[in-house]
Amino acid sequence: MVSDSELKVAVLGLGYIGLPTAAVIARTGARVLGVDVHEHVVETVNSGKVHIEEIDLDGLVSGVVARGNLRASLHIEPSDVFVIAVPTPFRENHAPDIGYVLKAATTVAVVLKAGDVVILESTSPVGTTEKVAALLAQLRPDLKIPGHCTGSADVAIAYCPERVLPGRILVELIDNDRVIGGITPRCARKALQFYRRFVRGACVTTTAKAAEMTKLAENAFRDVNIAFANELSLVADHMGVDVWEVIRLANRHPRVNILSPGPGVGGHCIAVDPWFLVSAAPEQTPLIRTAREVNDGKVDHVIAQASAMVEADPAARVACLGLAFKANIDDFRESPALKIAVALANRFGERVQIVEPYADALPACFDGTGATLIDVDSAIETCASFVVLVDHDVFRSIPLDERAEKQVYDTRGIWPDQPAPGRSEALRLAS
Ligand code: SAJ
Repeated sequence: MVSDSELKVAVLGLGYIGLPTAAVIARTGARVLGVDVHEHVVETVNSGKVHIEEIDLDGLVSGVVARGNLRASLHIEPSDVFVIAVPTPFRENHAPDIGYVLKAATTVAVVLKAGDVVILESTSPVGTTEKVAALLAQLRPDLKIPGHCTGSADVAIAYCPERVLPGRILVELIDNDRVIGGITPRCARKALQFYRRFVRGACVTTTAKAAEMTKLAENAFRDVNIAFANELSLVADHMGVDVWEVIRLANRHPRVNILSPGPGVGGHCIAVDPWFLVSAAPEQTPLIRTAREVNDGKVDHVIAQASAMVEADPAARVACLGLAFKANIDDFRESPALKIAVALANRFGERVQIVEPYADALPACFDGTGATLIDVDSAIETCASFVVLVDHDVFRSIPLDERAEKQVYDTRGIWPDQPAPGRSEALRLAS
């Protein structure tokens, strides 16, 4: 096996997963090329900076770029290992779109040589890695591609899903266990040797299809469990019971661990990936589909409840606390908070104030609504009503005496000491 300093790795896609992955591999001493289709991403990384917010990523990237271990380019170069970390969105009908994966594989095909390892990390529908292998076999008939040849293949092709939690990416990239699925067992073993260079967690090998489905199962599991919490919040609302109290008490049972209700489920993973299973096996997935619908439906519920609160006091200005899809990050993709704040801004215009410490300006979807971006202190001074949409630490730490007089709709349960009305949806509505 080549030494760390001789190993050449190309990471295709320098997004939330690709850039941290490239930087962590570069830290081992390997020579890493990050390939991205966006010129500003390439320029930013080459100047030692980052275009995404993630704890400690800026320092790591500036270090590995300064040492010459990481550089970015619009163009692929020959490498020993290719890691594909591009988006896999879904289309209008929830069918997954693997176009970027296939495009990345086409790019790899140009420089692929015997001995190379190709690894797909993007969350993908079951069977995608086999499609990558079929595409490489078609584009490079001169190479023996696994699954498309007899005897030993010239290259290895594997699937290894990323499993890192935004906000903890650099820690989890190293510490989490990895599931490595090969087109053949030999492919899995080759990919395993690569991950062992930088992963401290256990690396477990399997088939490509099992690894693909494992990733989808993990995120569907979380979605279903959050849907249970969100459904409970609707039941509690209907019954006039404090859902946070119920969950705290139920979780004292040794085998119960109910997650937290919220304004809905966001992000580019949990709100998307379960559809890959539903779309592939619609008859077999009533539970997974319903969970998606429950979580999406929670957004509409919050819009209705918050609107009722705003209408009840026509003179009051209302502060929407947070736009991100979850706490302490700057990622607004598929964010329920963003959808709710935009709906309120469209309806109530300049009465709506947005507080989002992770935004320098309001996203374009607020254009023409009249809503403005203000800081926490201004919100406390000027807004009589608060809708808590994200549990950022800065909101959580607002002491009771600064909000005791406010009308509060707390969708995240961050202020257990808030006097009714406002402690929960039910108590607020009962007032
Ligand atoms: N949420 C709740 N209640 C909860 C937990 C989360 O409403 O109790 C909401 C969050 O506010 C957010 C959404 O769910 O809107 C998703 O947040 P998350 O923290 O559960 O997950 P992500 O999307 O940041 O990361 C997930 C992780 N998957 C699992 O935990 C199974 C991560 O490990 C994956 O790597 C990531 O998806 C991914 O890239 O697939």
